Amino acid sequence: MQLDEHLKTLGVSDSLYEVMLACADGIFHIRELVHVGTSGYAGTQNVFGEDQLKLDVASNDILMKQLSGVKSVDFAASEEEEIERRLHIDGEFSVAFDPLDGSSLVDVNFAVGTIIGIYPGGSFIGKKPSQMYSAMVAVYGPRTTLFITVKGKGVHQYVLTDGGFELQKESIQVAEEGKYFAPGNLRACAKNPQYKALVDYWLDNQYTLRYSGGMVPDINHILVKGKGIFTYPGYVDVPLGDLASSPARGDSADSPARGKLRLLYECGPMGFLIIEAGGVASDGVISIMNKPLEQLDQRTPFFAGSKKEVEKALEFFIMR
Ligand code: AHM
Ligand code: MG
Repeated sequence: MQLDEHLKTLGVSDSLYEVMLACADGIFHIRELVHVGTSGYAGTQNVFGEDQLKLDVASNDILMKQLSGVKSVDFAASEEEEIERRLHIDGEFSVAFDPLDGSSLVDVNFAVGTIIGIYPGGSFIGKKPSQMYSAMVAVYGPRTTLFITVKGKGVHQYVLTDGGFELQKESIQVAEEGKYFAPGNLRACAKNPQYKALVDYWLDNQYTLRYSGGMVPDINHILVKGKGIFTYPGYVDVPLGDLASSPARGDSADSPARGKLRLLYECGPMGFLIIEAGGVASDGVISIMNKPLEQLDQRTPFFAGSKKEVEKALEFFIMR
């Protein structure tokens, strides 16, 4: 069954259906760029001071263009842009996206992805990820796959074929336990003994490492295998609860206390997928879904995957 037909069987509203299919078309075009495009630097920097690859810029343009063609899209916000754009006044939806996450992995030919969160209309500021109607995440690997969730309607995986996005697996579930670990920001172990102790726990207990350096393929591994944990804590040795205060103690550009991952563009939609599949996604203190969006580029520690694996991981941070 193709994506459009499947969305109908899920009972997705006509207006949300239109936005989701526009995003899927964008993903189709980004995939073409990733597979045949160049990976040179554009010579500009994004709002976070990182070099933008041409593919980032082009992928961003593709999604913005797709969404501009849908009248029900109010605001669109992209990891590659500083401010949210108002595309249509009073649209029913606002869409946030990371057009090409992990783009520094393109030159080494690792998998990369696109992350999209579809919210009610209006500004993103003051909203919470729990308000998302839908999340869509594409993985550009040897094959292009797509995960979608629509609130309360499960997580489903499609694979791109000659005929379009074809349903591959329905109602994906993440088990309570599973010995796969994807430890983001391992550098933080140098300053953060709790994290080092957690990594030792995984090693001592013979967990299997599955880490590519791209959040999308790393979390994709959990969804496809149905178990495991992804972590990306910050750098500083402070209880995670203290990171709620802003700015956090010990924060600096080189070693951000909250790590580098963004709530709106990355952790929100990825967390939504994991939670809808029965897993857990947390900033270390509260569910990622309940974390208020105070800034578009807000960073957050992130722990996601099998329920008991996340709970176990957080014990290391809470007990010390
Ligand atoms: P990006 O949005 O600039 O591509 O950065 C996000 C990516 C994630 O996919 C991944 O988890 C993380 O960067 C890894 O970064 P690092 O290797 O610096 O820890
Ligand atoms: Mg990103």
